[in-house]
Amino acid sequence: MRVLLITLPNEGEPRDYTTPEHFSVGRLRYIPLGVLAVASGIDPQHEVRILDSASMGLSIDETLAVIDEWDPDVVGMTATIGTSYAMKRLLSGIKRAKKVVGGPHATHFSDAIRQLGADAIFQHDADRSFNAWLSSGAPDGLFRDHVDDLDTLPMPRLELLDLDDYAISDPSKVLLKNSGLRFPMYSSKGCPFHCVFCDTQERGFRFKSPVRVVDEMVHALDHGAATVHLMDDCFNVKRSRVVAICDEIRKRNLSITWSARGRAHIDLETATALREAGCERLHVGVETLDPDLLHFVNKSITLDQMRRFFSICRQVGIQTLGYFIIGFPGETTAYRKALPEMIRELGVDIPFFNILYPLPHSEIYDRWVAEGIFPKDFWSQFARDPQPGFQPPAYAPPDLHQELLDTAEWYVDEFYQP
Ligand code: B12
Ligand code: SF4
Repeated sequence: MRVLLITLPNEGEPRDYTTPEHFSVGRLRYIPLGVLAVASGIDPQHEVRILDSASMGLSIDETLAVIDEWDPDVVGMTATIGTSYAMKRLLSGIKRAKKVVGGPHATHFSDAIRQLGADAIFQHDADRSFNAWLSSGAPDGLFRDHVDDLDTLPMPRLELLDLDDYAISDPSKVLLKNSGLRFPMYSSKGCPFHCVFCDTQERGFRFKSPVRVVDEMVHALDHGAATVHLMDDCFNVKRSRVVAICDEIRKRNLSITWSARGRAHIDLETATALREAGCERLHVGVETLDPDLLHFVNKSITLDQMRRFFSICRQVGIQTLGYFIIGFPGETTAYRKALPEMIRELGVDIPFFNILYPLPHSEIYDRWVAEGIFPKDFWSQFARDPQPGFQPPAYAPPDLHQELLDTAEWYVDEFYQP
């Protein structure tokens, strides 16, 4: 069979007030790990291609034109709530091929996606189940899988992508000022914490062995990676695992620089091991520096632990990127004014600001729908009939909403003036 796996165009995304333009990933192209994982599990008798419409900036019509031209038997797309309008248009615009949807949106809203015209929907892992589905004649329906041992998955078939497309040519245009191929991979899936704003796809914590993680790093280096970024939900949930990965890197004398997404909790020994193993930066969610709000967010971390994290990272020479959210209920204007100074005191190298944006299936969204703060479950309605440029209702009154937008821009000016 001829199989085309695509990321969806960003055209028609909901209006996202959450992230100031400065941090927009618009200029960055991310190797699409989800469809790459699915493609890597497909038997060689099938012909597979990947079309990364999101990274390449293709419109919906341009994507449909590529699909028409190649005329595959199956089109598989990865969907989030953000790309559901593009998904709807493709589901109605694809003429001959079987239409398949996977990704976080498929896990949450399978009925709506079915109504919009998908033939088959895959929830959670599809590294193996998609290939099994092809082999069984590509039947219609809902499929669900969970891979227990991530080490048994095949290496990503990077030859399916033109990796030059993902290299950063002008470091001055990107937040992290790196150049070349910044290679994403994941070493674990899931996060056991319960932050109220987060749509964690998995509450458990599955992880690859240190040997497998480092094998994948080597695979990335062999394909020209300048640096590797571990896009885990929470890389450092288990201290012993982190240290074992560092030991494996050092044992192999691997010359690599890498970074990871995790939580702001570390001890000196682990941080030293990370630095010695080439880890140059950690991205962590701080969210708020107000202790009461930290409790509200359910971050399962204290301010003291965070202070220690940033001080230790400074000490060992690991750069830090801290994610902050403003707009939690009860947050004061005085706190928002004081925040830049508090961030400087904390020693965060790269602060990244967002405005609270209740995602579907996040605890805060469900709570606010139940409490009537949102008069209706607008995300479910949107999922059933996604409209272009949908504006999710703001939970804050208009003057506060405007203040949050202005404050986020002020932070960008404070920290990122040319
Ligand atoms: C990497 C990433 C990104 C990258 C995407 C890069 C890329 N092209 O892949 C970037 C930085 C661009 C990004 C942006 C955003 N992201 Co993001 N991102 C992630 C992250 C951290 C990892 C995803 C990943 O690659 N995982 C590794 C792969 C191997 O796993 P996977 O994607 O789950 O794929 C498996 C299955 O889902 C399935 N599958 C996936 N695709 C397909 C397709 C087919 C055909 C089939 C059969 C199966 C299938 O099989 C795969 C293998 O098992 C997730 C968190 C998470 N854990 O999912 C958030 C996450 C997906 N992002 C999220 C959000 C909210 C956003 C933004 C809106 C943030 C923002 N405000 O800008 C934007 C919007 C993007 C958009 N237009 O949709 C939410 C989505 C919530 C939702 N319900 O839709 C998540 C879940 C984070 C969270 N915890 O809240 N993101
Ligand atoms: S924000 Fe990070 S720590 Fe919190 S639940 Fe989500 S992935 Fe886990």
